[in-house]
Amino acid sequence: MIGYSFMGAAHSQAWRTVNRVYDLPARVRMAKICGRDAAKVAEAADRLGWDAHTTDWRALVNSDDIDVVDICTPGDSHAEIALAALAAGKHVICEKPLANTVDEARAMTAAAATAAAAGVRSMCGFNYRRVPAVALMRQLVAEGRLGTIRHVRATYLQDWIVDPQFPLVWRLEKDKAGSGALGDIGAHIIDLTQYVTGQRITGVSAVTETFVKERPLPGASSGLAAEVDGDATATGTVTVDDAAIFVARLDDGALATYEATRFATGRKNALRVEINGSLGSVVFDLERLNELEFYDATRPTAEQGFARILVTEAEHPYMAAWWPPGHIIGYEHSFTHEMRDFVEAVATGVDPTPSFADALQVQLVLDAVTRSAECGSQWTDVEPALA
Ligand code: SOE
Repeated sequence: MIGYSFMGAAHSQAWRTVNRVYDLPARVRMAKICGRDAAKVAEAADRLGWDAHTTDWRALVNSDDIDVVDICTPGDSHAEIALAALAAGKHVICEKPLANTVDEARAMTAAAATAAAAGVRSMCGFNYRRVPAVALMRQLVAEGRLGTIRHVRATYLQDWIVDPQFPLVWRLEKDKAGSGALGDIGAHIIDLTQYVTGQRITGVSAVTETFVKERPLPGASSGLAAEVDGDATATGTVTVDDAAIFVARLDDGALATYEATRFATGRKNALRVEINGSLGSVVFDLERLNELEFYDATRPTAEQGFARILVTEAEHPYMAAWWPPGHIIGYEHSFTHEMRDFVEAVATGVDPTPSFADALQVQLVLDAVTRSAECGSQWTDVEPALA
């Protein structure tokens, strides 16, 4: 694993857990973790359960005793590390968004296709696909229970930078993060809605805004928490969006709206998706992730209404291995499910999803949103990742 902050910790927990929960054709050994700071990575290895640690990612991806490379670094190093790891014949799992630019994502997708021909697997870590209620939502759509989809309504709201004194962490710097709320959380709802509907976003019209343009420089930071540098008078420029809102068309004719913001005061990590079809509707809300609301318009009129499905039955995706019905799961389980699917795919020789090509499709939407917003919300087509 490369990176040991928020996502590194989330992935480590999943790697530690996956063989204890699921019966898999391979056993995970958490061989080595890599980070820039020798003391911090040593502490992280101990805390997160890795056998060894290093500050040299190139040596790590070329080690003979490593089979899988898990990339949990900021977006500016995804492409370089993934390309090196794939060239060294390692299976790669890479955090979202896949890259900071479409060009990088294209290069990674091409390398992944070449590697796949030699049996080397790759996957992008859009973990919310693996929330059981989301997987159930996709099943209902795929079974035709919603009929023809007319509307997709997706929001991902956070508030961790509302305070203008919150420091300029790497997520607010374009050269490190690629974009702001758009790529960090908007990417999740783009991927999730394309996954659930099986449809591709074909065009967008967008607005973006950076509400706070200068911020104090950061001192220590970890995950989403950060302190201002001791010299609180020094500031830097925010180079990413704080919020992005866009309308879109899907390739089956549905209309969609998306909102991603870090300025929704009071909303901590509020991802919500509603889909309306000719035969029914579904609603997923991450703050109630064990539930799915389903309106079945084919039921007798007198019995119609949004039903709350508690997604904790053994028949529900991923749930049989966990607890008895009604015993709920949380955020971190989505990562365990992600590693389960990845390990199974690698061990049985199939390509896992979301593939790098799926993630490139998301990157193309991010790019179109940015370009549309720069041109006064001009309608901007999104090309298919694979011609
Ligand atoms: C921060 O906005 C963040 O940690 C994202 O980077 C994650 O992808 C998301 O799952 C939660 O919020």
